[in-house]
Amino acid sequence: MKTNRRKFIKISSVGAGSLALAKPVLGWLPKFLESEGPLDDSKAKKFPTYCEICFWKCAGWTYTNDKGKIWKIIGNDEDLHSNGRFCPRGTGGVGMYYDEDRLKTPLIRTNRRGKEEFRKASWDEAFDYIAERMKKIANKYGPECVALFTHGSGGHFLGHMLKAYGSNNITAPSYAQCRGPREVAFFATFGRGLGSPEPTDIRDTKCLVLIGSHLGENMHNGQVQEMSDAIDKGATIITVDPRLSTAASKSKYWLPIKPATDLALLLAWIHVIINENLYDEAYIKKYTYGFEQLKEHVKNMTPEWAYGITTIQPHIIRETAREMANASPAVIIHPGRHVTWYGDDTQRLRAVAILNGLLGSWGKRGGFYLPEKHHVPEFPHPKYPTPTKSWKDAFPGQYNLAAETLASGICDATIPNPDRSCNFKAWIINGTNLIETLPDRKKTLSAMESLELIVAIDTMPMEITGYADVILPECTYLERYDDIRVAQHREPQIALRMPAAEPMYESKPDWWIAKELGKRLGLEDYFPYENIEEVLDWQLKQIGSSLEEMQRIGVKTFPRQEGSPYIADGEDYEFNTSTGKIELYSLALEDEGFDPMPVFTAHPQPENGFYRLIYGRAPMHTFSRTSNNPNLHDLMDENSVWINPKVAKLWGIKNDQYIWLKNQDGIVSTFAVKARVTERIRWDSVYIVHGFGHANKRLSRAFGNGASDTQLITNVMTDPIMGGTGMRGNFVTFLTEEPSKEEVES
Ligand SMILES: Nc1nc2c(c(=O)[nH]1)N[C@H]1C(S)=C(S)[C@@H](COP(=O)(O)OP(=O)(O)OC[C@H]3O[C@@H](n4cnc5c(=O)[nH]c(N)nc54)[C@H](O)[C@@H]3O)O[C@H]1N2
Ligand SMILES: Nc1nc2c(c(=O)[nH]1)N[C@H]1C(S)=C(S)[C@@H](COP(=O)(O)OP(=O)(O)OC[C@H]3O[C@@H](n4cnc5c(=O)[nH]c(N)nc54)[C@H](O)[C@@H]3O)O[C@H]1N2
Ligand code: SF4
Ligand SMILES: [Mo]
Repeated sequence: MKTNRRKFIKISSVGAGSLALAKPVLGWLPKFLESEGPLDDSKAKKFPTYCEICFWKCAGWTYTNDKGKIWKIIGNDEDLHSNGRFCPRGTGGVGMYYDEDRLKTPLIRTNRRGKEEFRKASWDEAFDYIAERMKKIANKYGPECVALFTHGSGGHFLGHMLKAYGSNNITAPSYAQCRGPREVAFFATFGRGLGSPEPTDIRDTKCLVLIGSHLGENMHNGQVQEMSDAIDKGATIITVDPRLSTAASKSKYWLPIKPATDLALLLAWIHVIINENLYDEAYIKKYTYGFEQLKEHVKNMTPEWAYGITTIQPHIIRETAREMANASPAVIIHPGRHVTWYGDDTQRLRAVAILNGLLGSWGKRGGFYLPEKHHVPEFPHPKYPTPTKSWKDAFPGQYNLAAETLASGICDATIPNPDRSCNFKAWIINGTNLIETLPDRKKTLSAMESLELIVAIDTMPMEITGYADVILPECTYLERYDDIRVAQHREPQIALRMPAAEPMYESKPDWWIAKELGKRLGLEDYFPYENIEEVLDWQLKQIGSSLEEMQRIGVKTFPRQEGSPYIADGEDYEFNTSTGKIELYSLALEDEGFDPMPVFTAHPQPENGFYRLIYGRAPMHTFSRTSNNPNLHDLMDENSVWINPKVAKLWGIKNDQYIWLKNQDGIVSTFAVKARVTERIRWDSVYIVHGFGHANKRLSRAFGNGASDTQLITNVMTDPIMGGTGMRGNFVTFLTEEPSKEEVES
């Protein structure tokens, strides 16, 4: 479908850009700030920070008012991730600090797990409780049987503590539940993964292809801003999405694909580019490996073949392929970020990488730039003990191409199995709400049942804290120092986070929690410093800066050491693959026994009366972490389920009517969710925003609002190559009457 270009440009100049250029979100203010009237700017103070509301990590300034109260957060103009502009979530981060539901003291469980009964404890008592059990576990099973799940900045300090204790089993959900498949696919093709921020050179692109990547709702700041600029400069946007996403509504082409069939479209595009000779022969010869095999492989994968699978018309497939080729090499087939969809995700992303390889966009202006990050040395510490067991022992011969630990893998390896020398006995969970984050909740709960110790470190009472034996309250990012932000970009840049206020209540930062727990475990040699300022100052001095300088400037940019971020035309360039070339035919995959070139396989489709459950982001929320944030809750307080009007009519469902969803395994959503009847979604799918339907009553604003997608994701399609958890193979039907309690709990 071709969308209206003129209308689209009009939207773009005030659209995506204005989303990124957020005004301070002051919809909600704590009472004392409301009554204080305007702030006396001359008495305001500013403290550098980088945002923790999502993992784009924009650097900015936290302002305090004349009373020393945290007032607002704005972007740092020098910051490459934000260009000085925060997204609505980042600006609304103040609400995380003022949220009255925050965890206030350490808590120790008094009833069975999940019952949510806790008593207040002192930090000493909580640390003693944890250390005693960790020592017992180390003696009885080995320290490797303790795992750390962590998502966020404090993970560095806790990871150090765990490695000193003797375990390397450290994991984040941002790999096997998020970007893992694309890292493996791009590594196999170009010898380099993508990392964060993705090195997409969107600002100079002539053609951006988004395959389920919903920039504009996915508010990854720099990308959204660059996309808006690229649109204004006349770039062609092609969006492939079963839903008319914000990005699709601003695109020249919207391809409303049948879900789960993208690989067929990608192969047909490759077919057109090869068969119509739309590639640069000299480039292919010099830089790629396996072109002839690829040509043979896609020989029959015509647009007509793909039409039958994807429902995208052949002439549209041809036209869009030509658009890409015309823009080449300033073209980006965007790799996406959350790509664990259908279990063959590494292969789908391989097709994306191959297409980029054929079009010569790697290392090219307007394609992918070669990012660089600055090396910041670690504070000296004794050598870590060498672990003798790893999570991988549970999967002999499997997932060899996975470069990071799988969160779902640790979960699986926790479920007792006599064949394993180490089933996990303790989880330390920092900044990840595993109950809402890992698919197949039954499995997560069953794994946790067999644990001897669960520690949750969080800022909020969440689903996961309800299952902990001990809860430790971390202070928010606005009240703490953290690890230095060392991120890749066009130029290497670092950023400092420092507190703008003392931690509220009895909350403490992760660096302190790691050090104090380390001491109780007899690991004080690994923490030879009084406070974090000492560590940061030492690290910064090693690279020619200092804590004092960074407190003043917040971010610092360094000159590149690795030459240009672009590969010059005709330059001799060796890729980090076994052939030194872009591997259109992957030897690494072949060696592991997988298809060296992607093969399309059909995925199950919903039965009559069922619809595919797809999910994504809303611009003003991040996962489940912001739904109780007073500022952001004001902007969106519940999710809704998008249903095509044809389907709604069939079911007699009206717009705004509350309904319940029931999945293919009979799981019914605990809470009702509002119907949004809209042409913007295909008839065979329904869509909800992830992160709602909170079941923890301590979340006074978010409890019971909307439906949780995770609850309904019981079918997981595991990627055989790297173990990613494909989550979009679930189908739901509608209940228009309130289900009985038994039905909900079945
Ligand atoms: N069903 C479903 N599952 C998904 C996804 C999906 O779209 N749908 N998305 C997947 C993706 S892409 C990702 S990256 C993951 C994200 O997974 P998570 O990172 O687990 O996401 P959140 O739900 O935001 O959980 C974050 C937790 O950290 C806490 N927290 C916030 N700030 C701090 C802090 O400063 N310190 C500490 N200690 N805790 C803090 C929050 O209160 C919350 O409990 O989820 C994956 N899982
Ligand atoms: N506001 C906000 N922004 C965020 C986040 C957040 O929580 N809030 N989280 C960040 C994180 S960690 C991540 S990983 C990213 C994730 O964001 P992205 O990587 O951009 O997107 P996905 O979550 O993979 O996909 C969501 C889109 O895929 C479409 N879709 C569903 N099924 C299919 C299909 O079969 N084929 C195609 N082509 N499309 C399909 C959906 O309709 C939806 O528009 O967002 C990041 N940005
Ligand atoms: S994109 Fe928004 S939420 Fe994410 S780090 Fe930047 S300002 Fe914060
Ligand atoms: Mo993610």
